[in-house]
Amino acid sequence: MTAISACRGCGSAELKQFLDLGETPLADALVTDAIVSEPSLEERFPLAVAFCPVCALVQITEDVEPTKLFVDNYLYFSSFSDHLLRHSREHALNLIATRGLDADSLVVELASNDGYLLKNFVDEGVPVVGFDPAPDQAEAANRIGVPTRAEFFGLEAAKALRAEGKAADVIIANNVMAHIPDPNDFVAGMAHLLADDGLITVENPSVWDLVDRVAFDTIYHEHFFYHSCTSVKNLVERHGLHLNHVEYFPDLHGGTNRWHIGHRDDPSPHVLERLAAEHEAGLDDFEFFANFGGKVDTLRRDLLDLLGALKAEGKTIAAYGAAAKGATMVNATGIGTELVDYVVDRNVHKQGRFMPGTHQPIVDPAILVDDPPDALLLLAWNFASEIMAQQSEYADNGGRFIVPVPSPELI
Ligand code: DWN
Repeated sequence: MTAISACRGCGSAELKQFLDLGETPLADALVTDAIVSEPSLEERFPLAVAFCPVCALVQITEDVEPTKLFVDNYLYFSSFSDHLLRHSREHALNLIATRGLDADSLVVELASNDGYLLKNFVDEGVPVVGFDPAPDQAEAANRIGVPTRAEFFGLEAAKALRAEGKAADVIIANNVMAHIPDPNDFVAGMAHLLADDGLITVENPSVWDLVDRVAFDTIYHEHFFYHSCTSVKNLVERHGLHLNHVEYFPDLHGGTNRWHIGHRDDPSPHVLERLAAEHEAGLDDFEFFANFGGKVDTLRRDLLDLLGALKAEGKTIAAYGAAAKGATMVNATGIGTELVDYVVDRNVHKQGRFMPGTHQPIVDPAILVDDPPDALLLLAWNFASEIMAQQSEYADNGGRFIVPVPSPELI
C-alpha cells in the first residue's frame, strides 16, 4: 500500500483530490466466516480520488498491490451476466466480420477472465491468447479451450509473445486498462504487440457518467483510473498510438465507452465530436469534479433515510448483487446488517461468503421466492432491468426494488 504523489499517467505533481470515501475493505475480497468472527483481521485501505489537470486522468490516490486485488481472493467471474455475454458475443462476431479474422489471425484479450469473450473467437476458428492473473478464472478459461496465461500483461509479456513470432491483429482490453497501477507499461505493451494494421478496443465505464449518475460506488481499489476520451487520448499518444473512434453503451456498467486505438492517426468525425463535447463540458478541468463529493453525501444520506424509514415500518430488506460496487456502496454509506439482512448473488463462487466490511451473508437468489424480503436494494443497479425481469415473481408477490443511483428510488 503506497500513497501516490504524482499522476500515474504523466507524472505531474498537480493532482487535486475531489472525493474521500474513507478506509474501505477490498471490494471483491468477499470474506469467510473466519473473518466475520475476527473482524480485526480484515484489511482496509484509504479510498480517495484525484484529478490530474495536465492529462485529465482521474485516479485513486493509493496503490494496493495488484496480487492482493486480483490473485489472492478474486471471485469475479464474467459469465454470470447474460447482458455482458450478449454484448461480448456481438463484439467478437463484429470484429471477425469487419477485420476479416480467420485461422491466420491472432486475437489477444487482456483480463480475459473465464474465457467468456474469447470463446466466441475459438468457436469460429480464430486463434486467441488470453491474459488473466486470476488463477481460478484462467483455469476455467483453459478448461473450455481458451488458451490463457495466468499472468499480468505489460511490456515484458508483450515482448515474450512477439519473441514467439506473434503479433496481434486485434487486442481487446475490457475493464482492465483502468485496473492496473502502471498504465504506461500496459499501453506500451499493447503498442509493442499490435500488428501494424491491427486494432485495439478498450472498454471502461465513462467517468462522465460516473459523475452525472453519482455512481460513486464504482470507485474501489481495483479501479485505479476513471477514463474519459480525453484521458485515453493523452495516455495512448504517449506511446505512439492514436484514439481513432469511440462507441458508447449507456446500459453497460452504468455507461461504458469502447475506444478504438491503432498505430495510424485516423480519427473518426465521431471521436473528434466526443472529444470536443468533453472539453465543452469541462472534463479536462477540475471544476467539473469539484462538487461531486457533495452529491455523494446527499445520495448516501437519502439512501440511509429510505432504508431507515422502511425498517421503522417493520419492513425486511435484502440486497441483490455481491458486486464490487456493492461493497463500496454498503461500506461508504454505512449499510450494515441492522439495515440489510443478506445479499443474493447468482455467482456460486460468492455464495457462502460475506460482504467485505459489513459482513452480510451472500446466498442464492432462490430465497427471494422461498422467503421474500419486503424490499431489495439493487447493489448491481447496472443490471437493474435484467435483474427485475429475472425476479418478476418476486415483484408479482409484492416485492419492491430500491435503485440507489443517481438518487435512491423505491420501485
Ligand atoms: O471492473 C469490474 C466490473 C466491470 O465488473 C470488475 N472490477 C469487477 C466487476 O465489478 P462488479 O462486481 O461491480 O460487476 P457486476 O458485473 O456489476 O457485478 C454484478 C454482480 O451481480 C455479480 O456478482 C454477478 C451478480 N449477478 C447476479 O447475481 N444475477 C448479476 C446478474 C446480471 C444477475 O442476473
